[in-house]
Amino acid sequence: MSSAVADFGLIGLAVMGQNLILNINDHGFKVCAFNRTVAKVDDFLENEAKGTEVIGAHSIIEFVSSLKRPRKIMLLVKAGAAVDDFIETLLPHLEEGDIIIDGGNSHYPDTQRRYEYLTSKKILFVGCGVSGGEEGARYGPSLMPGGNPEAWPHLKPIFQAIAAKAPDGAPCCDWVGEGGAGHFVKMVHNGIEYGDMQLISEVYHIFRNGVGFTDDEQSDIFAQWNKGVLDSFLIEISTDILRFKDADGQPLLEKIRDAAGQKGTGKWTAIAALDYGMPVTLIGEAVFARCLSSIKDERVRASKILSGPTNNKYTGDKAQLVKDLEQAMYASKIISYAQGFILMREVSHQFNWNLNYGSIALMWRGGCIIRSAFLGDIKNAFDKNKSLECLLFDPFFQQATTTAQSGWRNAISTATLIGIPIPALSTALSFYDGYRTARLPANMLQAQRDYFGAHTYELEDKPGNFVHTNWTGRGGNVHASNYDA
Ligand code: 2AM
Repeated sequence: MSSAVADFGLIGLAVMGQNLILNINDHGFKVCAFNRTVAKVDDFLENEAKGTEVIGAHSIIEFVSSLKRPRKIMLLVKAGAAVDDFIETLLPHLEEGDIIIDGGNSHYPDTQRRYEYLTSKKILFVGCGVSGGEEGARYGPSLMPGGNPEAWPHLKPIFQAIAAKAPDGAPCCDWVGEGGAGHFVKMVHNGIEYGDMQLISEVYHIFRNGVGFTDDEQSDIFAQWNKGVLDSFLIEISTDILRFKDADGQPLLEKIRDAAGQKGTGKWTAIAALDYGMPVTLIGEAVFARCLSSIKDERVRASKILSGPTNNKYTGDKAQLVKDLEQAMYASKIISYAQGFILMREVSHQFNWNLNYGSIALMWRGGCIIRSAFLGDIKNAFDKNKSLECLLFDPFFQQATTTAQSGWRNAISTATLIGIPIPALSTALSFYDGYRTARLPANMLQAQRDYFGAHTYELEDKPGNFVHTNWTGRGGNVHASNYDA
């Protein structure tokens, strides 16, 4: 092939790559496909892509020369070395202003590094979070592109055409921000997904073990909740899961071993929160809850010797508890998203990414696992105030947490009294109570640190002025470098 005919090039013909190509083709753009194992190109053209406008290349040179300029090349290959290898392979054949998009599951520091490297080579690099799985890739993913903003006008018509659409028709794709922002935002999305899933699991635990609702009864409650403030994909699928029967007519859910797996993106979010000193407690608890679940054998041994409260059943008004838990889940979700957004705010600030918060909420409204009606309210909050410090400062969410508060506290007391673990629900309330406290007991921490380690402290009326006290009257001058805490 000698002429540049293709609008878009895609490397990586696993299912995600194939489906994205077919999606782009459906929207009237000509795509050229390439893959490390070249045989897969012909295989794809003869099968899944048969009868479409998709073309294939059998070498990098053929691939690159098939693309119209500026070339738009998406990599959908295994995260890690494969991305760097393809970048190196492509570089000698590209020209200034060509665009490389990494649509894989790269960790954001790698994306930031590649962005800086390719900027130095005058190639426009974009790290794009792709959410929605194989089905999303084929019929409408949520796309979170970030990197070099000069690339965006060239990508926008294609990306917004193929992306999922929110219920009001808006595409679930917009420019996220600079550098590694796209993959960072995708990672936070996955962390929030861990949190939402954990909240639903805790409510299920209370319903099943504390109240004694059957799975069908719970499915009815979730179906009802899905018509209100909790309207979301995860509540919808949980409704189906609770209803699903195995071949013997029993709920399949109850036969599934309670040991959760994880692929690491929740953990990455929690690590980023620790690295940047941001209290993203709900995602952290959601990751640890999976860790606790996975030491199943140890828990089974502990369950035989450790006692809980004598009364482990809820004996109050069931309808009231259902209402309280709906409020508790809603308020906890608000906290979790508020935490996710303050993490994004902090990291964006550190890297100068200029994150576009309203658009992020919009991108998550369709096509991805955390899609929900609630994200429309978050979008509205950022539309009203682009530099909103925290969701909890928005009047809508301030009112929502105030309204939810008594049910939230009741639900948490109930679960605590009957001994059902609620790490996510309860950390959300602790965060809320801490966040709304002007004076926390950290003065005690500072005094202790100064007492044993001479780490110094500030006085309330002289912030910025660090002083040390000789608390015991003994010893000489202790220096902060002697001890660390
Ligand atoms: P393959 O078909 O040649 O294995 C998902 O695994 C995609 O990433 C596939 O297209 C796969 O190519 C590609 N891939 C995985 N590891 C790779 C590597 N080290 N170099 C290039 N492509 C790789």
